[in-house]
Amino acid sequence: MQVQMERTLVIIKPDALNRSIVGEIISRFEKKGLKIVAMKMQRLQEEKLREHYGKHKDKDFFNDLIKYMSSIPSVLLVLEGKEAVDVVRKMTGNTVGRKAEPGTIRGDFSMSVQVNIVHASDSAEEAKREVRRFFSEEEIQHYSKLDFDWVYSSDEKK
Ligand code: IDP
Ligand code: MG
Repeated sequence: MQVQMERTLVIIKPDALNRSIVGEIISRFEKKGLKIVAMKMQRLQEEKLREHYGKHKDKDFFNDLIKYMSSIPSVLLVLEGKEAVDVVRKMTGNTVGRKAEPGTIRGDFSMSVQVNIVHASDSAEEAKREVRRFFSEEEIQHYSKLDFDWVYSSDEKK
C-alpha cells in the first residue's frame, strides 16, 4: 500500500522551554526519522491561540490555557514523513501527563493536564489548517534529506 508523505504541526510549549528540554524533544523527532521542514521560536499571540484552541472556548480552563501558552515563547515545527500526524501523536502521548505512557514525551516529562510540553495536530485535515495558521508558504523548506534512503524502504519512497 502506498502511503503519502504528510505534514504535521508541533508546538513545543512554554513549559518545555522553561524546563530546558526543547533540544531533547526535537532530538526525539529527528531520531525517529521525521524531517524538519520548518522551525521557529515565537511568543504566540493570544488572538491566534484563541483560534487555535477554539474548540475549547467554552471550557472553564480556556483563559488559563491562553495565558500559559502566551506567557513566554514557544518553538514551532513542521514535521514531514509517512503518516506523520499519527506517528507524532503517538510519540506525544495522552493529553493528561499523569496518564501518558512512559516513553512518550508527555509520559516522560509531564505531570499535568494543561502544562503538557507539546502540541501535535490530531488529524491530517487539522494539520493542514494548523500549519497554515502558524507558517507562511515561504517558511516551509524544500530539500532532500540524506538519510531518507535509510529511513524508508525502496517501495515506500515511491
Ligand atoms: P491534545 O493537546 O492532547 O490534542 P486537546 O483536548 O486538544 O488535547 O486540548 C488542547 C490543550 O488544552 C491540551 O494539550 C491542554 O494543554 C489543554 N487542556 C485540555 N483539557 C484540559 C483540561 O481539562 N484542563 C486544563 N487544560 C486542558
Ligand atoms: Mg488537540
